[in-house]
Amino acid sequence: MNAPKLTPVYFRLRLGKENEDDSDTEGGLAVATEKPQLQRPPMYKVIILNDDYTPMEFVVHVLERFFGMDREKATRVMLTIHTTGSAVAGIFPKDLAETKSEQINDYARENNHPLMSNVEMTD
Ligand code: TYC
Repeated sequence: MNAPKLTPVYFRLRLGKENEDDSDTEGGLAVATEKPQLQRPPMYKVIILNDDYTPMEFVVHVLERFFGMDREKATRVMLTIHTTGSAVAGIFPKDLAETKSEQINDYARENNHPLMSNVEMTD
């Protein structure tokens, strides 16, 4: 983790002459921690849909190829899609999620399978 950013803050240091005007005060230097920036980019789910025709082995291959899953994980996710109708294959920033979804849909079409994926914003 990075250390919090330190921003110099100038203030006026009084040296015990409470009732005089500001002309004889001296400058001091302090640091204050900035409010941490907690904003993260909005994330998007790549959802793979079930269909009646795409071979299970092709879906496992897609999950390995586009999401870096090992065979065991890919098989589990494929079976979740098969039994429930869909599953989230991964969560990414918008551009990457859209690119992966398009690549999957193109790849399925090139291989004459009706497999489809889509993208949804996370809640
Ligand atoms: N339901 C398909 C079959 O019985 C298998 C399948 C699984 C298809 C997951 C698509 O995303 C999918 N051959």
